[in-house]
Amino acid sequence: MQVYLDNNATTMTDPQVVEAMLPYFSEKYGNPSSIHKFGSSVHPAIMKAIDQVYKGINASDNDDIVFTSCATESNNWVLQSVFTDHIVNGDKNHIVTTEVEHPSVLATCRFLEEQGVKVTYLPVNDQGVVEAHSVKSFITDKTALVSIMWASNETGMINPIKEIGEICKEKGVLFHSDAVQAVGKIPVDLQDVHVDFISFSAHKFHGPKGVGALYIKDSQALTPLLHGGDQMGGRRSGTLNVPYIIGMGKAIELATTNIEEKMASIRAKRDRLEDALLELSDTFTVGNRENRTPNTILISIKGVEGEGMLWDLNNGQIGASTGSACASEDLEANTVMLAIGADNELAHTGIRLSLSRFTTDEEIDYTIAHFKDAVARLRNISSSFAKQAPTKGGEALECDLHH
Ligand code: C6P
Repeated sequence: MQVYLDNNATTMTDPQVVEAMLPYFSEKYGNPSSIHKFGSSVHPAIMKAIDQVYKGINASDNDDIVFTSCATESNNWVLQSVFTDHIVNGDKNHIVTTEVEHPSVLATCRFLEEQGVKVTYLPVNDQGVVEAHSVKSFITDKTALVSIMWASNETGMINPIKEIGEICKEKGVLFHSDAVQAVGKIPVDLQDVHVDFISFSAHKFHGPKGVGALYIKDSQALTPLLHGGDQMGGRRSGTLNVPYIIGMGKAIELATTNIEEKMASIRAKRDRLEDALLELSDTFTVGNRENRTPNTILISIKGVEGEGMLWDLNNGQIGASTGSACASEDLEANTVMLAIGADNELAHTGIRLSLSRFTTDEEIDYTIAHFKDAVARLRNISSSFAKQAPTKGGEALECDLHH
């Protein structure tokens, strides 16, 4: 059996999505900007995809959704263009974000700091969540933008986006949310939540890799990142990636139709897995389940180094991760675990397990059995663990983290 439990890194493209995309490679391959029938014949499919994406996040007709190459591009675009529009060409000089954003936000913020921007990196609480009142207390009349992720890729913890949106609206500050781990996993209703920009990416909800989007409330001005042939109304130049845009439309439709039912089914499997793993001594999971995306577990197993555990799981044909896929080669401690108060040793023990709607009960059974054996094997050879008497399963550890 092979079990893929790294769906926060990327997901399998749904075969229905592949089917929708296929005609647009070798049959209907025209450039949508061309006026001949090869070009114009793809318009209806593009329009349908745009409609599917609007519905998927409940955007209004006044809003704009611009397709990009990925969420990294969408995040760069917002941050760099707010810098141009409101800091270089305006009277602001400050951005508020968090310590636990994805590198596509954090690295861009660091780049902007080198250009003279002041950036506040808010901490998270022991649940891995940003507290809305702390956002409020750091906004000044020089703040151009607040950028806070909707849900964490590492822990699955969901931030109080609605409350933060209200604060930003009241203070007259632009609000961006990296919603990569929220769209298609939990309801994202932009009529209910005030947010100026959200970034999202198709490959996180069973669409293809290489296509993302930026939602822009009320189609407000934002200097383009890519200048060129004026595609997408001049907002993002470059020939439209027709098959991928169509794939993104189909994928968001499939992911968001009856989302509550899909969430309940994934959550039941996730909870069964989590309960079983917490039976092991000296284990804990980060963040309470009710406020977590229903597919995610970040579990720490005392005395078991994350990389060793991944290696053992991989030998058992189980794909998991120690955190972000893009940070998985550096062997550093998990930065989100450090941010919530874990010490360095503990922050090396995190394993992220992320399910999808394609995860089966048999796969969960297999994972539970293999995982428990792997922990026993690795603890046997762990000298630091051998020196300590184990406590009972699922107990919170000294750094005051809660399961
Ligand atoms: N996170 C993970 O293993 P792209 O790759 O550009 O489509 O998405 C980037 C991105 C941005 N924001 C968040 C919250 C994300 O989770 C990701 C992708 C993967 O966690 C790969 S590093």
